[in-house]
Amino acid sequence: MIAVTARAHTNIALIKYWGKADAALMLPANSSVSLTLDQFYTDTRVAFSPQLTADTFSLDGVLQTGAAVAKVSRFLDHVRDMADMDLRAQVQSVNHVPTAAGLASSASAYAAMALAASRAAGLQLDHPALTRLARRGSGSASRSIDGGCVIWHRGIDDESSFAEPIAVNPALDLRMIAIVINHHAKKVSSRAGMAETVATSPFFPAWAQTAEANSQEMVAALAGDDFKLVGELAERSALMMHATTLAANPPFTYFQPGTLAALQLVQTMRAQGLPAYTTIDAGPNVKVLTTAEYVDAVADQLARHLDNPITICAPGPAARVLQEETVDD
Ligand code: 2P0
Repeated sequence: MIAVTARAHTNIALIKYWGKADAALMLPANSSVSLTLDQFYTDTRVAFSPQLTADTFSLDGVLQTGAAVAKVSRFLDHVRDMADMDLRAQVQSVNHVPTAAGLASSASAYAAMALAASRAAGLQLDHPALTRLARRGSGSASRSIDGGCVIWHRGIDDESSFAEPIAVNPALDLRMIAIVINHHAKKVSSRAGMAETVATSPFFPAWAQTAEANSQEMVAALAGDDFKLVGELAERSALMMHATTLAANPPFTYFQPGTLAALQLVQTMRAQGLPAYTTIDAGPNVKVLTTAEYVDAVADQLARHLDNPITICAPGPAARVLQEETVDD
């Protein structure tokens, strides 16, 4: 048997995925567009073995139990089905992402696992098939198979719901600054939050329709050289997504006071001439989209006015295999 270690970088959506059309197949209600980041990634090693009687999963060196292992096991079932085999696996992940802090750790986690597990099972999946497999682990993981900017096509079935890279005008030279407002695990997971929104928020149908159109607009904007257009679309998509949760029943929000403080600071910076726009995921942390030309000036202002740690990111690479080892059966 071979053990395969793969690395995948996290991605931040510029047009958000928020809500499923089909939870079993992990089909989203709308297409989404993202930027893969260079600074945050997950390394995952997968080894199938006839000696194992159950799947095992360790995260950052800590052996996991219960629901965490069951989720990985269900994902591996897809790989076993595709490879037509029934071996159990040892899965070891190391996260270079603040886990569950709204920095999309499940995206890099399941993208790395999809690549490592499929190769370890002897599969040579083509690119769309690999993004579809990652999608089964976590929707946003489909977008972490590729580097740079990526679109995840909503699709209407398993075959048509896949991700692919999109052309970005080099003149845009995008950068993203991650601001950690709170590193503690969030109370409402993305999965639970989006399910509640779909079920109870009257804003949801309007969201899904607008987000689908915005994804196509973002693809066009990324091909152009108007950063303002890209930034405005991204900030608006995030705020529209968060508006759906405020209208859910019961209502909820991922915002914390520090989230709004960062948002308002960026709006003030923009009024003073700095091209910077915010995006916020299913957590309190804020990411600031800007360009290479202005990233130092934006980071300087953030450091001056906020006490929160920041990380400056550039577009990151596609998922890749780091190592293949032959191991004893
Ligand atoms: C996104 N998020 O587009 C959106 C914006 C969070 C807010 O994708 O249930 O962990 O595993 O498909 O991918 C987070 O949701 O959810 C997410 P599942 P996932 O990045």
